[in-house]
Amino acid sequence: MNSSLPLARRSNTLSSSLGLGEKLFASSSERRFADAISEGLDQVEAGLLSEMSFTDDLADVTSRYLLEAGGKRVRPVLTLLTAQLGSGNNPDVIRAAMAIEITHLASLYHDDVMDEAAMRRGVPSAQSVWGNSVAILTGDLLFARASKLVAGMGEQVIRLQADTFERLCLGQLHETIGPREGEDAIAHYIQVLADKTGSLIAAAAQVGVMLSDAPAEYREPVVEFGEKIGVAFQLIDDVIDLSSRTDETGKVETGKVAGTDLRAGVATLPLLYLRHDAATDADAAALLARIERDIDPSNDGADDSDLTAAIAELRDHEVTKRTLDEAHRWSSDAVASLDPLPKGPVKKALTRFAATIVERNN
Ligand code: GRG
Repeated sequence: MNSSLPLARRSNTLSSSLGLGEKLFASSSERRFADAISEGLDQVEAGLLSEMSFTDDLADVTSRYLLEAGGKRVRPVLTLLTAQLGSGNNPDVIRAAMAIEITHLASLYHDDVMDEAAMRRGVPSAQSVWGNSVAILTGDLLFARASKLVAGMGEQVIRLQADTFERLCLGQLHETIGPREGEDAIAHYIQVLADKTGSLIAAAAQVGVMLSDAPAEYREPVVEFGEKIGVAFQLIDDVIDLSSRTDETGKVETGKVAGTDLRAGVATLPLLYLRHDAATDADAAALLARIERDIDPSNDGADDSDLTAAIAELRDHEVTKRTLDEAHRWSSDAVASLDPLPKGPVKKALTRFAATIVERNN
């Protein structure tokens, strides 16, 4: 995101990048709805800048570093969308959308330390600029700020934030330790995705309903939508990971070579499918052996060109197509969860949002 853009333009760029552009909303009532999202995003953006300032001069810089670097604001957009099922934007809805984005940001600081990620939101990760301790503490400071924001919103919202935080941590923990003996590796992986990504997206959707006094029967459908679209989102990431990421000029972004997750030892769904198939398919077993040999950290002499070639083969392999199909299935199921919602712009936008998630390629 270009932070030099005026807020209104930035929000509009965001809305269209999430599939909520002009063409989707043709009638005047739909345009009012789109304007409410756009105006809400401006308020969230301005609120984030002021809530994420610290009197400590180092914290003041490190805490807004990733905020100002970019990001799609997927979660605040969801809160604003579901709030339109009730009374629309109000100060609590805006504050909750901010708290959710700040929690997301906090988790990114910690995640990059754990993954030793070089880049985040197109800039060097915080720990590669300031070191692990400063990055971890910045995440903690942001989590404290998010907690302060929800402190006045009542027990239900405070509990939702705590439960979500717990799931984020458990998802990350389970990803770190991997499946336990006898546990199905694929089911374990999907649960990790639901916990580390679906939970916060679902919470974002849920607070919009809760704080706009929308009918309570809409809560469950939007939670289910958020959980499922979160899994779809991560499965698409697994597919995207197999291609190098390029910037606007077509140059490969630093730290975004093909197979970044695989190289870091993350067992994404294409690799899990390959492991499963390797038991009965010799070609799958041979490809798996090449990948596992070359990503083995003890194999210092690994030939990177062979790993690059093996990753390209994995990208073109049937297991990657299956991962893509699985992502589409989660996205369709997410949309099916919206059945109880009334016909109208919110349902239309959420449906479009789900399609955008699975159509994205970066
Ligand atoms: C301190 C809150 C906190 C949590 C600690 C590290 C951790 C526990 C959990 C990890 C959660 C995590 C980082 C999950 C990945 C979520 C994800 C899909 C990130 C990318 O989201 P996008 O694409 O990113 O929405 P942008 O940059 O667009 O916001």
